[in-house]
Amino acid sequence: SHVMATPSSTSTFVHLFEWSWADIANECEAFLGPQGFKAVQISPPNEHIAGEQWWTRYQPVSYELTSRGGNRAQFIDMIKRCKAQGIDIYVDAVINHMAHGNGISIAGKTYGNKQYPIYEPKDFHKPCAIKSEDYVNDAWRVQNCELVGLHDLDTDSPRVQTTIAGYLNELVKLGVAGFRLDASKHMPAKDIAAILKQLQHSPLIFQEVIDQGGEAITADTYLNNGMVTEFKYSVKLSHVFKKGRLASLKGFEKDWDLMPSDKAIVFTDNHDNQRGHGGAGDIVTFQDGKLYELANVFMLTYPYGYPKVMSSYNFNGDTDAGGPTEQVHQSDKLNCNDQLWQCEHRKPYITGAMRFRAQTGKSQSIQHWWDNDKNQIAFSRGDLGFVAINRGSQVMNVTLQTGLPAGVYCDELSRTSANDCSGKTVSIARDGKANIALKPMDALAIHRFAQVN
Ligand code: AAO
Repeated sequence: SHVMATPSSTSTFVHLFEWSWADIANECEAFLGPQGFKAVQISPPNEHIAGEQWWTRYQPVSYELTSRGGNRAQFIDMIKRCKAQGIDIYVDAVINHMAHGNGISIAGKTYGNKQYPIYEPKDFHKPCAIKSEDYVNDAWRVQNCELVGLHDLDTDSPRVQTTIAGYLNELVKLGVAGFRLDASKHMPAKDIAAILKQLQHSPLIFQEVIDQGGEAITADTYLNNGMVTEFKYSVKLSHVFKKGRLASLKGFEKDWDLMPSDKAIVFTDNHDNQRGHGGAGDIVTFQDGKLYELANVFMLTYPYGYPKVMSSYNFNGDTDAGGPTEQVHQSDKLNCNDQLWQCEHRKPYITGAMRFRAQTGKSQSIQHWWDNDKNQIAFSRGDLGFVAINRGSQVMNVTLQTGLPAGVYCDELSRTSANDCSGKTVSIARDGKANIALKPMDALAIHRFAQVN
């Protein structure tokens, strides 16, 4: 049976949303490999409908590896160059449905309704539409009717399952190490299981299931297939940082009714909810500046789930807009700035928190939790690391037990690389205590492997 690869507790991956294959290969070599990221989630690489909107990538017309991201040769080159840097590639697999619309023209050939190079009308469910109340009342309709008019594949049919497995196996053979299974809620878990059983090797699997509670279909029915997106984490963490009290994070793992940590893909925001798609609340995004960085510091320094850092582009309020026409890696410059590609993964506090996770992931225990009952918190990671976050409006200045041996430690967030001590330092006395001083909207993260000797 399908044994799924599982990530280690030291890993972080990044969603390079709408980045081209050439840009991703360059980023693996220029940044992601040297800094120690684990993997990249790429946008759907299969042939999709034409159009400038980002979401045309979620309307497949075939499983040919030609898309806005690049052609097959560029796709293969990206995998090779990223793998050489120790970076895995996770493909966003859109396998629940094909494009909307009656008749698609591909490479000059026009196909009839639900006719595609790889599918024909009998491969699809009857065209009923999912209504929003179905999510609460009618699991059958959610899994057999059309999501926003997209032709719903009959994933129960062995012929369809074999075609999908063929696509995934081709990608695995090319070196793909994992899959995001798009719209998994709209496929019965048993259909996904039947497809995964046909997979060679053991790619990492995570299933997109938006579950805030209260619906007919729940995320836990998918846990036997592999990992699942934990959207409660995104919604609730966003709320705490935007409107709540950080002190309430002390018991979040129990309070939020989350799935088991080793099954959870966690993120502050994703490509849907950062632009109001996928229906969920007031989400923290790159538009929240320093607050967004602090939310990511919490996610990355706290040992719950497998974290995905969102890497976005400025869509100037147009929630349908595709990415910038400028490449990220231009010959003479890097287009990471407020106007174009946001490159959240390159923000020093987020990169530093990823490095802290890599250094402390082996210790899953949280000790010496401290908070001021408002928006200042601190905790240690066993005797490996110590984190403090001040989201408050007052200076934080308090002597705390860090759980670490005496010494002078380099703050991983404010130093410019893993090889210097150019940022803050923290002196810990023989009793493990240190004075922790942070301005408002600041944080620090120290660990055993970054000390001034
Ligand atoms: C585009 C156009 C459409 C057009 C369609 C066909 O926008 O107007 O009809 O083409 O021509 C993306 C875009 C879509 C786009 C689509 C295809 O988001 O706008 O449609 O590509 O081009 C549901 C699914 C979930 C899905 C999410 C967007 O369950 O899987 O909708 N996400 C994935 C991808 C996404 C992609 C697709 C799927 C399709 O990440 O990028 O769509 O491949 C509840 C349910 C959720 C449901 C949401 C939204 O959630 O729990 O399962 O997500 O509703 O329908 C409150 C809200 C409630 C919300 C709940 C939980 O209670 O009231 O709505 O919170 O968050």
